[in-house]
Amino acid sequence: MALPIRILTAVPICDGHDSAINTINLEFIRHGIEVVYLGFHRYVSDIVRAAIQEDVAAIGISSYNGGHIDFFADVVSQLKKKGANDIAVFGGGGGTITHADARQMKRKGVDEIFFAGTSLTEMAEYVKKHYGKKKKRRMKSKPDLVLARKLTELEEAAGKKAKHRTPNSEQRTSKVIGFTGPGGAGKTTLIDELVLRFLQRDRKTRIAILSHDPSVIGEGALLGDRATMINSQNDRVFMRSMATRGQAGGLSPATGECLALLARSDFDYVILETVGTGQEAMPFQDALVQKTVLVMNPDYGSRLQLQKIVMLDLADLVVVNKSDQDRARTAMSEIEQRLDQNLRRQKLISTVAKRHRDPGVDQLCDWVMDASEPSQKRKKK
Ligand code: B12
Ligand SMILES: Nc1nc2c(ncn2[C@@H]2O[C@H](COP(=O)(O)OP(=O)(O)OP(=O)(O)O)[C@@H](O)[C@H]2O)c(=O)[nH]1
Ligand SMILES: [Mg+2]
Repeated sequence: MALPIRILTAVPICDGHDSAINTINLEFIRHGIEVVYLGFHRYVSDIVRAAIQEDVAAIGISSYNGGHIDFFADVVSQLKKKGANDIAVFGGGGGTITHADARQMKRKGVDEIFFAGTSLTEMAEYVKKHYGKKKKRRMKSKPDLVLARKLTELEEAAGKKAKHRTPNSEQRTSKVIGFTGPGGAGKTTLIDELVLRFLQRDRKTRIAILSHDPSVIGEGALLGDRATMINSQNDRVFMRSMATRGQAGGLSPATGECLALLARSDFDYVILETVGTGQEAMPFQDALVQKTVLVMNPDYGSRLQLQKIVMLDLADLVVVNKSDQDRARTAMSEIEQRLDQNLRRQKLISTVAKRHRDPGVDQLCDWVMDASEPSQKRKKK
């Protein structure tokens, strides 16, 4: 089956007009499109970097704040500079973008502007008609472009193959850490804070993030983890959002192969985030994942619920995030007792990921950095 059309959507500055992009994202998903949503207050460079890494066919921008002529044109020109002029730029801004503005924007390379009154279906059909074709080969390919395209090829191949080759852990040159846990526990926020620390502690550190959100085979998906990322919008971070495409358990059919590629692609750390998982999930069967982290909310229910969470037996480290919440102390002591029963010396940390310089996240960072060395030393350039 052909891969769904992938586009990236973003809002430059959000002055309160956010319902348009939310409505449009949903409509695209309903039409089978995979939407990587970058969120708002985004710079041109962040949008362009994300579009390249995500290997999308087009960038859709919603702009209600003025400055659209220059902003859209800048996106087009930076894409061109980066050798990615096959990525189209389109969008709208209701009554704030006039027909005259749109003509100017098109002269500067913008593909299409939609005005107030256009039906949502018409826009989704436009995307399907114009951005669903096979992409042109890129001639002057730069590293991010090449890696992004290879990941797409692996996703394509995984859709066709019945059985996959198990990637060889000997090929790993990075530390690979897996994060899992229930929806909204704070996995992405925590990873973003961890990335900040990696970037600050070593000026050369490079990080890859492979992030998952759920989707049904042949249908669209909202890949929204990037919208929570602030520190990871950085040239030393390569992030890819994947849809599970019908696979249960928190990862995608192509995760193993994509992870293997990233783990041998000159990154110091490769971080894997699963979709928000349930009690039965044990997503990290892959030999490539060296250490596993379970991120929990303090409000999981009672002790009885703790008995049912399979990952509590398997994780190397358990994080109780949102420790600013009332129930956090009780959660820490209940989970500590639960882990003691496992007799596996699993580590337990309490964090407030949304707070800057949180000492719990510092502890997590130390633990990841101390985690056993990868099987082969990474070749420094
Ligand atoms: C709803 C609305 C609001 C809501 C926003 C709610 C929210 N959470 O988003 C509220 C009430 C908060 C609001 C506030 C304001 N608003 Co207002 N608002 C609107 C209104 C009526 C609709 C916008 C909307 O979301 N429509 C739904 C979307 C889906 O439709 P659309 O906007 O027509 O967009 C079409 C296309 O452009 C396209 N499109 C849009 N984005 C994208 C992105 C992609 C990727 C694609 C493919 C297509 C696409 O999709 C639609 C197809 O039909 C517009 C009028 C208009 N049409 O622009 C004014 C409008 C944008 N607002 C305006 C103003 C002035 C304001 C305020 C400054 C008012 C004030 N004085 O306080 C404040 C500023 C916000 C703030 N700081 O709080 C002006 C802007 C004028 C200008 N030229 O800059 C407008 C144009 C109204 C007007 N005619 O005066 N607003
Ligand atoms: N109160 C509080 N909120 C937090 C904390 N960390 C994250 N959040 C908020 O929790 C919400 C979910 O955070 P995410 O990082 O997106 O959670 P996630 O586990 O990645 O979510 P999914 O990927 O959808 O499963 C966001 O609104 C965060 O701001 C925290 O320590 N305390
Ligand atoms: Mg997340």
